[in-house]
Amino acid sequence: MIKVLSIAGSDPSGGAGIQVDLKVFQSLGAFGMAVPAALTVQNSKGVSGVHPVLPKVLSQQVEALLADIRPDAVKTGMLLTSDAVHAVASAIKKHRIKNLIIDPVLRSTSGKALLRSGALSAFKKELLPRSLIVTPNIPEAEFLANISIKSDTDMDFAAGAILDLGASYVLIKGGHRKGAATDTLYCGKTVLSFSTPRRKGRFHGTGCVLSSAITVFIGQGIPVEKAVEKAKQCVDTWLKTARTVGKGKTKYFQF
Ligand code: PXL
Repeated sequence: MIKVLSIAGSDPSGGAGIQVDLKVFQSLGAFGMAVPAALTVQNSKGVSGVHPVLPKVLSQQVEALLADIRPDAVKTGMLLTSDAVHAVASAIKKHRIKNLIIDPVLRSTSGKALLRSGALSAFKKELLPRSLIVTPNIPEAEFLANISIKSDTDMDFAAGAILDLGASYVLIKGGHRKGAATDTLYCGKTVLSFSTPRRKGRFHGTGCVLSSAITVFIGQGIPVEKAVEKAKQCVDTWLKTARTVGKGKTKYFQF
């Protein structure tokens, strides 16, 4: 049995955050666990509030779990505060978690900050260096690398800067660009591209779903390159059956 843990925000509407992470874990046959690091107030129309979980309670949840169960892989998503970043980074360090997948969630589609600006330096210094793979979209890569991405050369440069922060692999997701959805995986000198057709519509939680699928495959012992390829294929399959839920226009994944 493969055991995987998500430490991320709660999306009560079930489309992103720990709720969708658990759905992905379940549908790929893993034993899923989840610790909420922050709470959002949201429905299918967007995020209207964000609230941290008490840092002490976050630490206690993670510690209670890791003292008992050793996950095969751990992912982080929305963390919101520098306190949450400290709490998660110190638990990852203490328990020597090697299979750490970081989805560097910065803001919601509707524009709410899901990592406060004051938490960015702790995120870069304490958490990123512990990751096996970090999965930014283009705006997140721009922010982490502190450069603007307008060309493929800029993207290579940003990836290099993010690897320099200490991640072993960086997957830059091209969904925000035009044309096919091409994601690019960098590790030192090697670069691999993965393309799937662009699907019609706007989707909620795509980044969470992709990073959760990667987490399961890494937990299964699959090498990063293959884990990313398989996860990307899963997301493309699941995009085909996504549909709206409630009054909002973005589509939610159905498993
Ligand atoms: O998709 C980014 C994201 C991640 N995590 C949580 C979210 C969102 C977007 O709304 O609510 C909890």
